[in-house]
Amino acid sequence: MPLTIALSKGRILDESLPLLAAAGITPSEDPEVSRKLVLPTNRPGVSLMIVRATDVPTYVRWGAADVGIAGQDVLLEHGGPGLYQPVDLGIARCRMSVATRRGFDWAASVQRGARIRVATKYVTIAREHFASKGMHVDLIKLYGSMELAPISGLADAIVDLVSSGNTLRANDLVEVETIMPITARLIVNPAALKLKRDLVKPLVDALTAAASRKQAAPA
Ligand code: PRT
Ligand code: MG
Repeated sequence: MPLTIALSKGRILDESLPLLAAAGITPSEDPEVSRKLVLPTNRPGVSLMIVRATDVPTYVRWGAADVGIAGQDVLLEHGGPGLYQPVDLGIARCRMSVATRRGFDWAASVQRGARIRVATKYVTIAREHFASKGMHVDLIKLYGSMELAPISGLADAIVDLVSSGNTLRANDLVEVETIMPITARLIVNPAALKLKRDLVKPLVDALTAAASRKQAAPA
């Protein structure tokens, strides 16, 4: 029986390859160079499927891929229901934060209950965060470069992922709240776990072990 693993190019792929290698799976061509979207591996029947980060849960939920690796941001925003999430892989680590223009008095605006405009690609996460604080904000959905919103006057604040903080600094923005830490998770199609248990279970176990070794001894 074949086994398909859905991944996105970029940091998820970069940080997943060492974990997959530890689980005995290496792609037979370099995924960053290859234009193939389905890559065979050293293991007969096991292939990697390269999809957009936000599409990983969709492929796994519909069973077009058996397992996948997706950021917690993607799972919270585009849905984790219908997916088994056995392992936090601890990779592609970052945090979901609120940021404003340097000099914008966020605390004062929040305190006086000002009508704040927040631009983000993560409207679900942002809505839940502000609702849990009892704050009324106007959410503006964007699809890219959220950093431009406060600079251009589109919004007072943004909700976005931050890792080094370099992007915020380069655009004169400051982090004013951390919403949650974010890592990537292994996700599994529940039917695949049942029907392909002999293939899926060892993969889940090997990735769990590799991820916990990595967290015990970070590079
Ligand atoms: O790029 P595309 O629109 O196709 O998809 P994507 O942006 O969702 O994919 P990708 O590969 O950029 O991100 C995949 C996953 O990596 C995300 O879903 C997160 O779980 C995780 N991740 C980890 C990050 C970051 N760190 C990160 N820093 N995703 C995005 N960023 C961006 C952030 O949005 C901001 O623009 O990097 C910028 C900030 O980085 P610093 O280092 O300057 O703070
Ligand atoms: Mg990106």
